[in-house]
Amino acid sequence: MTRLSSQTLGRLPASIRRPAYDRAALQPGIVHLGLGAFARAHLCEYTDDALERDFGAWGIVGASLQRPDQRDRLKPQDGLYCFLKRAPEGPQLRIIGSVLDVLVAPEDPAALVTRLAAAETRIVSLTVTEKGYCHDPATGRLKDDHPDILHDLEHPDAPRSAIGLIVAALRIRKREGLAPFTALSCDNLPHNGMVLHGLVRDFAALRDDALSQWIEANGAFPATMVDRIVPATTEADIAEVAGLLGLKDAAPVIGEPFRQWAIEDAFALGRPKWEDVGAQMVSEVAPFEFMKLRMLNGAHSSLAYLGYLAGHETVAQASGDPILARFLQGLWGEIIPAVPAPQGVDLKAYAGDLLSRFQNPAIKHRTWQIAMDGSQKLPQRLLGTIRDRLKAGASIDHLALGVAAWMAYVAGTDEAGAPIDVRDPLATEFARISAAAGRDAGALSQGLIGIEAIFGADLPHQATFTQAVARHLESLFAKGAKATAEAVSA
Ligand code: CS2
Repeated sequence: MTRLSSQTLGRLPASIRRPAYDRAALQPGIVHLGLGAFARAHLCEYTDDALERDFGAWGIVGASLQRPDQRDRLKPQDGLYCFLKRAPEGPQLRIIGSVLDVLVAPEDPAALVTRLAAAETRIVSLTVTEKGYCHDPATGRLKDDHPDILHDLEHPDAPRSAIGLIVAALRIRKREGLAPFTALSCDNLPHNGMVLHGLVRDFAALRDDALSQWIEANGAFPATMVDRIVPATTEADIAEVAGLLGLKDAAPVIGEPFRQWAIEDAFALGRPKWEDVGAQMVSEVAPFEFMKLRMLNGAHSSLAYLGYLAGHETVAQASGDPILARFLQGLWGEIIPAVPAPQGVDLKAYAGDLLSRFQNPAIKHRTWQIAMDGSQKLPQRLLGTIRDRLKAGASIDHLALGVAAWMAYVAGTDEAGAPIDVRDPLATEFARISAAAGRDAGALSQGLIGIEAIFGADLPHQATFTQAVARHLESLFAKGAKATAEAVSA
């Protein structure tokens, strides 16, 4: 089948939306680190929309930090790909044109550093996932013993980590008298702009105080909140898109119609007019971030672990299970009082919208995918809320079950006795603790809560928390996820 490309774009059915600007004239202005499915269904679509309304030098050069797959799929397509929105009323297709090129950091880190340092690069955005920051999730501080950080200290001109790449490029820009680009974290981290700023500043200070001070004085690290449910693309999706386009697209992205982007408007060298296409430029991102990280992502992770253990492959199936749907209501009942609502937002209505999004039968978002990297996600998704609820003397029963379900999951065996493919930077540590504890819920919960990088130094000493988690874990082992969730919500 003929491949989607600049040459074949004109063959598409007229009904399929495509870039409505002169793509041949598009110049790069943004480098995006971590060009995964989410970025291509979110930032890249917003930017396509902004280019259509107000054309400018805001083309995106994507960079993969791990593997060449994305580049190998997109390069033959001149960066073009299909975004298939799966709405309950049926699919909507559009071709996204904002991605001009894709670099592969491990193949040629110097080329990526050069691109980052180039004068025309005015924004460096990131979706490198929580684990891509080489930080301690409990504190947000740089892990200076992280293998990638140790590598980048030894090889400052050929960095592996996003932090190392950014600092290497800023060093060149400072030397050449160029202003720093704006570094725009678009990851699900609390205070993501401030966290990225601290990591970049602290990494620079390990080798070059003057550079660190220059970054401190001149850098721009605005915070953002990003939201769109984007499941991993499957072979079936690729086949379906080819049938709909009449052209082969090796790199389609699948997502829901909903999207949201709250951005702190603090850019050093300008930006696309994203606000003209639905983004919210705000002075304070924190209320949006608390709302989203705690209510959406906290529910997502709890549902992913309980749902997987209950035998549900997707979020739609899990949230469609009456027992787990009732659990979600109880969980949101504990979270909402710990969320300062953004102005004009009704958090109960927001929870109702979340349930509808979760239950979208057209979106096949695997519980296993969301369950990944829980060590990097739990602190901002559940543990911060638990701390606030404990301080207020309020119940944490549903929240504690979310944590207990994570423990049962990372113990590595499902309710049918089959092994669970646990993906997490700390998976080896989990396996060691689980092997020592066996099915002793008290020992297992105590061992996992003792991981300070996740639970900090305080929660292991909060008896209300540790006892609730141990009790739920005991029930999960004895009665299973559904019976335990039913009992909590009774
Ligand atoms: C999900 C998020 O994989 C996960 O951890 O909870 O990717 C979620 O789909 C997005 O944050 C939704 O905006």
